[in-house]
Parts: sequence; structure tokens; C-alpha cells
Amino acid sequence: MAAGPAATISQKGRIFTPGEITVKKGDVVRFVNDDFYGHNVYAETGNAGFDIGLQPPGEERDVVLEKLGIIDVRCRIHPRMQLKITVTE
Ligand SMILES: [Cu+2]
Repeated sequence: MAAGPAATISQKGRIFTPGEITVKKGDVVRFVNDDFYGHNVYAETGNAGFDIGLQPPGEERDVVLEKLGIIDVRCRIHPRMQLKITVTE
């Protein structure tokens, strides 16, 4: 199956928008860099363990969330950026 993203997160002005989402297990979350500099989104806690790498301006990258729980998402370049993702059944 090729499902589209269940949620899209914008990174603009060093802020994740929205800053909190709830998705279902197996959903795709799309990260869009709407800034004019790079970001590096990764999961700091939870067992999701993703790191999408350095993401240039204008790029979209998708993450599939396969494990239940709460994930604290951060940016390696801008530590103040915070996003909370709750993955439910
Ligand atoms: Cu950043």
C-alpha cells in the first residue's frame, strides 16, 4: 500500500508546526523544511529511533512510525526545536 502522509510537519523559523500530533501505528509523517537553512530531524526519545539526516531547504522527507508510544522529536542543529508525536493503535 502506498498511503500518503497522515500528518505534515513544517519547519519554519526554527519551529515545528504543528508542535504536537497524534498518529496511528504505521502512519507516515512528512517533514518539510520551509526554512532557508538546513535542519536535521531525529527522535530523541521513544523507541522509534529515526534520524532523517541533514535536510536542505525545500526538501520533504517521510518517516514511517511503526512503534507505539510518545516520541520527542528534535533538530540536531537547533536544540530548541521541539515536536511531540504520540503513536496510538
Ligand atoms: Cu533545525
